[in-house]
Amino acid sequence: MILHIDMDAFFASVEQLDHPEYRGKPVVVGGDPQSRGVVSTASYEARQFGIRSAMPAAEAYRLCPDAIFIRPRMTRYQEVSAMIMGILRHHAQKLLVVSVDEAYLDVTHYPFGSSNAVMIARLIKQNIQAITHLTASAGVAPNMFLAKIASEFQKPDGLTVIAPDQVEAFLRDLPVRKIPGVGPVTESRLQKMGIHTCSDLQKAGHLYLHERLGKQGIFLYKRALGIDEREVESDGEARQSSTEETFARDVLDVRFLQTRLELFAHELYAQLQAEGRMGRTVVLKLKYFDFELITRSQTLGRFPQSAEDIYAVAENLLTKKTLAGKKPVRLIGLGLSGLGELSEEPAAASQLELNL
Ligand code: TTP
Ligand code: MG
Repeated sequence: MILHIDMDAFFASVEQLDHPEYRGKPVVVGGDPQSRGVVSTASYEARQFGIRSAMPAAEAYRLCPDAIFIRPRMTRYQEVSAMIMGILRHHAQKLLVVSVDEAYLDVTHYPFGSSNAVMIARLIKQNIQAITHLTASAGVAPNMFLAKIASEFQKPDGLTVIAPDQVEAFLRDLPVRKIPGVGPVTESRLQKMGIHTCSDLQKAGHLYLHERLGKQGIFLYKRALGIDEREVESDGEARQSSTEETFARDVLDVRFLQTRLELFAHELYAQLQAEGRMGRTVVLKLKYFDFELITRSQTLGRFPQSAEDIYAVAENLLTKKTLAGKKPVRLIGLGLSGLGELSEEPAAASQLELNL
């Protein structure tokens, strides 16, 4: 069985943790409502007013002028995220961290099947609560796709299990927009074909879907049947030099993509720095909603000296060399290649000293 863990209203919950006076109140983390800022996330209290991620902050302000509006503090969220992922690492050899507040664990190797998976999920939720004072929602299911849907099913502080014999019933009336990767564009395309739920996808058949939607059609057909062949491949102890995220909904908002890249840049820099390594080539990867995959890269004269250095290059690639903002994005990734030991670059370091 696979476990999916997703923190509840993550950025907003961290703010409520650090500022007890915000607890129980509507909190909106994001850009400035006075200018053209966008909502990153909202506390569950704020969601009662209809405030949602990716909404213009000005609209959030109209919905609830009394809400507490705050700018994101990425470094702090990163710190808490590292703590949470540390807890998860104790519970499974195979752990795949997919975003700042989300991870998959493969617990298949534990004996006693799904009941044990549920016990582990419960234990993980308790551990996270005890150590960070934050709540997470968990999904337990036979594969990654179903586990993700399960963790979203009862938020916040939820625990949903989809046992193998419940998969068919669970998917029957599931709206297509619940399939991670289906955004408004794909949803309306499907609607025009009369397809609203997973059973509609099943009935349409793979030939028809392939003909109309190509690779994406096959992907949707498989998901509608509850099939997901991906394996939870452990990112290995701090071995990775890239990080990526597939969004639950396709993203058109460039500022959101920028925020993600900023976070990735901090993650990558901190990780490689800790390993005594660095890379000179910044690689940006995007997969558009129609599954077209592109990479754009730029090689620097020397190792980046900070997370901001990496972000600046990535951001430039994003805005100048891709269709971000024009074509919805399904996946974004950032990596560094041309890896070397930090100690191998004395030339650049002394160069720097000479320049001072
Ligand atoms: P999510 O897990 O999608 O959202 P969430 O944790 O705030 O709320 P919940 O899971 O309970 O529904 O995203 C994790 C964090 O990523 C979120 O706290 C803020 C950030 N984020 C954005 O900055 N912009 C966005 O559009 C989304 C969806 C998330
Ligand atoms: Mg979350």
